[in-house]
Amino acid sequence: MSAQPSAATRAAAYDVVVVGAGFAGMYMLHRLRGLGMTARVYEQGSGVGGTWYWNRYPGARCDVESMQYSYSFSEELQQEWDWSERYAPQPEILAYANHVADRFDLRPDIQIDTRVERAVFDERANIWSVTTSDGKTVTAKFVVLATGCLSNARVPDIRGLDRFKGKVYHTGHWPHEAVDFTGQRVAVIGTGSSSIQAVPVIAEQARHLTVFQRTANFSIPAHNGPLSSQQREWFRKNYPEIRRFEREVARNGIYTQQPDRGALDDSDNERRARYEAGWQHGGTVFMSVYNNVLLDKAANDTAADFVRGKIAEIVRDPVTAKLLQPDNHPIGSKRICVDTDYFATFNRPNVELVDVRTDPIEEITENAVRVAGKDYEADALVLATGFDAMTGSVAKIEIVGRYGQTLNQKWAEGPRTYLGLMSAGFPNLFIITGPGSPSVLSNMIVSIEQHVDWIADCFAWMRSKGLAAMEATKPAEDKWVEHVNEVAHTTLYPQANSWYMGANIPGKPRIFMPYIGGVPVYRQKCDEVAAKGYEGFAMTAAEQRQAAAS
Ligand code: N01
Repeated sequence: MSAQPSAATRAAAYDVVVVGAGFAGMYMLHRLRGLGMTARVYEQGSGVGGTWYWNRYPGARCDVESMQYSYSFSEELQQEWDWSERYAPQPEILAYANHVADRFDLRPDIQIDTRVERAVFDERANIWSVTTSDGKTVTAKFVVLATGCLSNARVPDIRGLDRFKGKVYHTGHWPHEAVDFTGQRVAVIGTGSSSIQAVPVIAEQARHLTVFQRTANFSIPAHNGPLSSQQREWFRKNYPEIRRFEREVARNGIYTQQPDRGALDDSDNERRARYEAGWQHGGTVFMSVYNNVLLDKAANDTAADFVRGKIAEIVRDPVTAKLLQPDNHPIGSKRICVDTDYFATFNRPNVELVDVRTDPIEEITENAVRVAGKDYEADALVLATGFDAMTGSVAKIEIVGRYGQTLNQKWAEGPRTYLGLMSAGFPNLFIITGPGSPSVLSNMIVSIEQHVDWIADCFAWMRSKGLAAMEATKPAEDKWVEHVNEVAHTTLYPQANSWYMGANIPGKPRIFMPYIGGVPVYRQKCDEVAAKGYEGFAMTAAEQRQAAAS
């Protein structure tokens, strides 16, 4: 894109710096290569894979079916890669990420074990200076944040945590060596998706497992199992239609039957039969049985009651069953969980549930978790306490835009973006699956590919027009933020204290961060904006940049 730098400066000046080598960063790099742009990807981990590199806890697997939670950009890749199970386990997804890195020869441009610490925009030259944890600074015309939405593991502020003598693990930062809980007393804090996957597996190993629950969660059985070659073949043959459907029809980017009616349109018996079919099918599809479960509280109650009933059927001890039945948020307003034998695990004699909603954890001692004056002894502690979601990883980087303003300063009252892609005052800085885009409410790979393609096409367009910089305008951003909020408040989502709302981080502004309008609508909006010459974005011509810089 630029005039060729001299040999002496080549290593330090790139067209694009990409932050993160997860699924987003890797595909971004692949597209940049195709455009003939120079790029450097920095990855803080010691390998590629992002989320799937860090989240190695027992039982970790994706809860979008693997034939769909996979790249679509390469026909050969999607035809040749063999997924073993309906929901692939974490090691297999990580192997897939490594396969992609090798297959597309991405590694030469990825620098692992390196954090991006600072990025500063030079307004005169329209150039970003990017400083990394190895003490080096490089320059780039563009910076793409492919930092992931659930990458900044959150350790809760519980008194005495540092005094605990046993091993402490966080699900989102799990060690690379095998962890064996055999014969141990294990305490798990938290009951979100990660815990719900880990608990049944840990329970099989541990001598005793105590689960500390502040909020009971809704979970649907995965009904996971091996994929037959016929099932794989079916997907492969139908991929053109499946991928089209994920992008253009399915709100959540998942190929599945679309609901044609509301929950209250059916009689009690019909409704129960449909929920039962959804439960038997398994997975997040349960939330798509009807089209108004997240819009209408009465409709939501029918789905929530059905799941509460299932919990009561599965869990033998009525007191434990009651505790496990969620009662303080609409089903789906916190991320729906998908499990294998989670509720049944509480029937095991070596598993105990402790309610910490009424009496929060008082403190952690050298060998126990103390609740209401009672010590629950443990040899190991598992923090399944989640992430500073969507903004947490970006916030760890000092990003300085126009007039010396940092992104953290700008986002102090909550993230502000135009289309989730850019933030006014930060030219040439792009975010993949950022706040204000469907992101975590969708099949992440579908959304990642859409963002990467949009950004890559935008780079090609800028080059064809001789443009040096692009920036979201404030009016376009204000309008988008308002729209994102408006749409969120037509749903039940804001009723829960969820990480979608930033509610899990003390002091974080309560704003519904992802865009709820759905993948197809969002894609259409992005395409329309591009077709109108990137409406809502301000462009700077290359000559203006040169004039300003001279
Ligand atoms: O984190 P979470 P997660 N004392 O924030 C509790 C994705 N994911 O890692 O709800 C006691 O959901 C907290 O309680 P509360 C998926 O999008 C996907 O499980 O705040 N408890 C909650 O129960 C998911 O939503 C997959 O009251 C404390 C838990 O810790 C997202 O990642 C698998 C506490 C945190 O739950 C995050 O899931 C796994 C305290 N001081 C994750 N502090 C798949 O695709 C926190 N908690 C399969």
